[in-house]
Amino acid sequence: MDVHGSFPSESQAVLADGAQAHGDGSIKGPFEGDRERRDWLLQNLGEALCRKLGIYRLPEDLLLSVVIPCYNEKKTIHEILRRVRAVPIPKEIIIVDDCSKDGTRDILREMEGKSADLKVYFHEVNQGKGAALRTGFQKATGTIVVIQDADLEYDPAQFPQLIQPIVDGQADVVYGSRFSGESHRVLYFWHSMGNKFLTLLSNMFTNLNLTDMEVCYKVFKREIIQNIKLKSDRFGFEPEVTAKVARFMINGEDGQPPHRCRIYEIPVSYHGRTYREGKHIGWKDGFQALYCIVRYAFGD
Ligand SMILES: Nc1nc2c(ncn2[C@@H]2O[C@H](COP(=O)(O)OP(=O)(O)O)[C@@H](O)[C@H]2O)c(=O)[nH]1
Ligand SMILES: [Mg+2]
Repeated sequence: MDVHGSFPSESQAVLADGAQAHGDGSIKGPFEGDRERRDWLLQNLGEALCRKLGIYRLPEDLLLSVVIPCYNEKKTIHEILRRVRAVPIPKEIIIVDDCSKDGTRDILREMEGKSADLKVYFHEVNQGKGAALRTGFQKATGTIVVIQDADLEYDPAQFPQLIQPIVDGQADVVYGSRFSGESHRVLYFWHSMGNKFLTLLSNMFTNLNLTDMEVCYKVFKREIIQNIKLKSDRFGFEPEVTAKVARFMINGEDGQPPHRCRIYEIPVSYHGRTYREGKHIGWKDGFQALYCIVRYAFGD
């Protein structure tokens, strides 16, 4: 398998604040048909500053698969979809409902088949976030796959920055990090300690220097995530995928030997919710994560 191929450097689309992604995957907005203006910005602000603003050239053929695991999220599902759609990147949105009981399913059935950019899958039994993600990954057809939780804790406006190291040909996998500089809601101390401890332990086994192994925002070249066999049904997904990404070997190009994934980390903002506001993950999942770190450390 070859997951190396670099993206073409010249392209049609520039990401810009205020541009709108439409149902057919096209981008319409202030820069539509206005290459001159885009080029003016790039020329006058410079590529470096434009990149920070999320303005850069996308490859013509780039399609982002946004996989959204969803369980009892009727309060946020409309808004998260709106925010995802507002990101000016051609994309397919894959929602996997994991047998919600709160009416989310009815909302999704309403939306199903109404727009070309949205695919919805339904689990008949609740299995967990990991299982929902497995279903979503199988269905993905894009160049790059990003995980988006269905709550509003993570902001899709950060997709351009998150996919950038892959688009630039520097990375195969990108993790967000809530602990490296961006704004975040101040919440549970022991919860964050737990996260840091799990990241530390995972790093000890994988020899990676991640700062946030449990983060939702994980971005993969599609071939990579579709070639990793995942087993964890619930939140054990995070340590499992991290261990398996760390071991994953990519065929070298032009007779070069296989090499490990190149992983980047990008700071992401985090608007954590409380348990009253609907958070699902709990201390039992922490123990499960602990078990998965050790279980997947050496194989499986
Ligand atoms: N498929 C599935 N998704 C779940 C389940 N529990 C949570 N999720 C989804 O997984 C994502 C993360 O859940 P959340 O409670 O926010 O966990 P946290 O943000 O990692 O602490 C959300 O999109 C949930 O809807 C579950 O049992 N099944
Ligand atoms: Mg969440």
